[in-house]
Amino acid sequence: MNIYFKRVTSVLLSGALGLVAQAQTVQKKDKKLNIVFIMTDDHTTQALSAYDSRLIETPHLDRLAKEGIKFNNCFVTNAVCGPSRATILTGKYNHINGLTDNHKVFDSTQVIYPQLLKKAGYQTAMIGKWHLGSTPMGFDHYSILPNQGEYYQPTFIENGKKIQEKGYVTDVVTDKAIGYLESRDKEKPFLLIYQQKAPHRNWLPAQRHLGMFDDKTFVEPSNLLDDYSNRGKAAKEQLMNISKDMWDAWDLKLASSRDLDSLSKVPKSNFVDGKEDDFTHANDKTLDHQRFFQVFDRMTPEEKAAWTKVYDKRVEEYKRLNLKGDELTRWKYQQYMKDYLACVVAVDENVGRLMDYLEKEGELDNTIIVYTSDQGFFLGEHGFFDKRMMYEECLRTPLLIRYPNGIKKGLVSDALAMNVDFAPTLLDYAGVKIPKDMQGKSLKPVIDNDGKVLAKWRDAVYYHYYEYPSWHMVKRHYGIRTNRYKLIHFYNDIDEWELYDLEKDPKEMNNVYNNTAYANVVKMMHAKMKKLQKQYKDTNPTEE
Ligand code: SGN
Ligand code: CA
Repeated sequence: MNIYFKRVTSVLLSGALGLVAQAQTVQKKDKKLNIVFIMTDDHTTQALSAYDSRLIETPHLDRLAKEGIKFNNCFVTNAVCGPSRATILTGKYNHINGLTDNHKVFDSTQVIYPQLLKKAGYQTAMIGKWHLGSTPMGFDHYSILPNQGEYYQPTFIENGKKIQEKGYVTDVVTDKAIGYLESRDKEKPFLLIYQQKAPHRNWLPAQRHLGMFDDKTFVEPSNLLDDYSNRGKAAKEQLMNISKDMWDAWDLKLASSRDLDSLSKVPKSNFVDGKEDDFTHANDKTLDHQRFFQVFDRMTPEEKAAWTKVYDKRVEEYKRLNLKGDELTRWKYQQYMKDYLACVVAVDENVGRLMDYLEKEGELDNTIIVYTSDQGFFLGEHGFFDKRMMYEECLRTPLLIRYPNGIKKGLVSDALAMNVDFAPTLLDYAGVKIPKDMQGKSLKPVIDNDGKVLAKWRDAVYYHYYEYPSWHMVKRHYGIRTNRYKLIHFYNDIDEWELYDLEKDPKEMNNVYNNTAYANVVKMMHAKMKKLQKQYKDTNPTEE
């Protein structure tokens, strides 16, 4: 080839490549963004290293934060599963969408944001935990876990049909999510709602993670042994205390292979139906071994063998140490962390797997990925497990959003965000009109302002919890939280107020409601709360 010809070819080639590149940019700009909404169940910020790395590393979730935005102050309107899901889907509080507690069924005649996206040309899918009692609507495809779902060999309801799957739930939900994306129409944008059961109670790790933390001692929260002095009845009378309310077999996995073997010989018809939704069983520890056996029995013989090999050691240690009082509580906390955190590891790995798939498809950067949980969770703070209380650990939920085509890398926001904002935010990003009756606000303007609080942004969040009497017996309450203070009213069978100064008392150990030094703050917080109750139309909060 002579030099001239070479030069001409290279000029032609670079011109052609330039055109291709240009076409790609144009296509990129015109292409509608995809949405992947990832929600776990009970995954709290204390167990997500982008927020707090004292307990565990979650590299795939951290990547979302590093390459997107992290909200430090995202709060839920009601820290329990169904209500949180209903709020997210409708963009409305529970007294408006009707799903005030887990025992109710979601009214499917309401508008939810996936329907609006579907109308706007999105293909929509819902995979994993649904927990609203209703049949999902507004989706081209759904595959949901009935009720809470099962960790091993989970059953799904897939487009109306019951399907029994093999494997570990966190992996299977991801297989289904990727399977759906494989079968999608590549010409259309998609909304994938991908919702894990993990790390919900009773925290069964995957086979590959059994015993992974056996040699580790986790840092304890400073108030693990809280005695609830300077707090009211609600904190004192709950049933979610690690020392007294965790079940030996169900929660702490203290059923030996011998116990389990003898249970396998009991006819199933002799088992009491300890249905999870029936809270009369909530503290009936006589069902403990039986309930654990039911989930254990879903494992294959090989899985059972690997399980008992690991947990027999724990049973043996428990007997050998024969701990009592505070030492026993501290030991229980360690076992709780081993299992809960191992469930989180599987979640993190699977988020990585889903991201790898999107990357391979060339869709990763054109997809807005949201990561959140239905609420936070207590990991031993105040001696608690579970959630429900308006205290920080479960009021706060993780919120990470990655979307390189539209969101700058590495942003961190302290703005007060809420789960009621998710629907308007996603509609806003998709360019779909936000219905006027949605009560949340799009977070896009905050994100576009590099996460910095806008002049007109909210200065308080409103909360309302209704599920009492029920599991864990947390009293009904409502309240508000500003950047500095939190006001709570516990009602129904009590009438107690709490005020916390989060700057001086971030762990909420000292209720200052009746402290005269805070009289003006109390007044200011009451006035703020009244205003929010009016705004959100919850003016008679003690009457459901
Ligand atoms: C189950 C759990 C409770 C938990 C609720 C609600 N008990 O009933 O500990 O508070 O779910 O959780 S269990 O013994 O069945 O595990 S939620 O996330 O669905 O709101
Ligand atoms: Ca939950």
